[in-house]
Amino acid sequence: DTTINVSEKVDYTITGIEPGAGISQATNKALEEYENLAGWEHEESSTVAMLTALNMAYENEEPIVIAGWTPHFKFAQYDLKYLEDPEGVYGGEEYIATIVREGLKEDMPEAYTVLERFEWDVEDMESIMLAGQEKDIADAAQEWVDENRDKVDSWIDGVESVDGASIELVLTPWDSERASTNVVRIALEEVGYDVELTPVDPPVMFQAIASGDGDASVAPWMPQTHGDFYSEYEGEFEDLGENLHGAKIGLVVPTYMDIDSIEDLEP
Ligand code: PBE
Repeated sequence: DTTINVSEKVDYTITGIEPGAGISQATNKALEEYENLAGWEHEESSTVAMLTALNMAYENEEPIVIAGWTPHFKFAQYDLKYLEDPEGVYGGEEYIATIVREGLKEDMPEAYTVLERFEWDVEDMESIMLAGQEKDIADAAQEWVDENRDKVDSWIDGVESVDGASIELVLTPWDSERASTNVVRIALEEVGYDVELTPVDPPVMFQAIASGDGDASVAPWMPQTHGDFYSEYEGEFEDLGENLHGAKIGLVVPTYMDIDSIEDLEP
């Protein structure tokens, strides 16, 4: 039975990322919910370590089970598939939301308008993430802005210039959010803002916007990935809706692996 080999070969281990990630929380939940995963381990480390392990396994056509997500360039670099998740632990299609602190609309109507208008596609975000492999992600974001003037203009058109007012954008420490937040930073700078970026773990992001320490975030993954953190502070911030749809999280394997579902992993 090849699936036994696969599970043995990966040492009954899911290669995860940073412990603070929403996807890590979901993976811990998966280990509880799926009886076949009872003896499995969730090895948390970092996104870089996960990508290195994925690259090594892929080069040798060896099995590996990772905590994975979309948008991410790994799907362009490798042939990968999400394992079916019949228990629904990882949720379905996700969106990325924009949230702002209470009172931002009154205090900074120009920034509020830009944040309210900001939206783009999976491909946009992935192209910056991919370019960010070779250069600073801030530079990759600037290049994307230069090549996508029409989109950026549609967010800032008619917005009155401000004279160096400070605004703080809170983000989580992944390339997807470095990409989006840098693009929004550039758009806000074009309007005249002085923009500060503050990377924090997901729960702290909601806390920062709820307390007003931070002004806005374009980084919440909803409804599942950050849903618990969101609920904890719901009503204490303003939700401006989705800025990207078609996101996803789950357990991911190379397509050369002969399994389709989380339930195919052997106890
Ligand atoms: N991620 C990328 C993050 C959010 C963005 C899916 C790794 C997480 O909290 O799981």
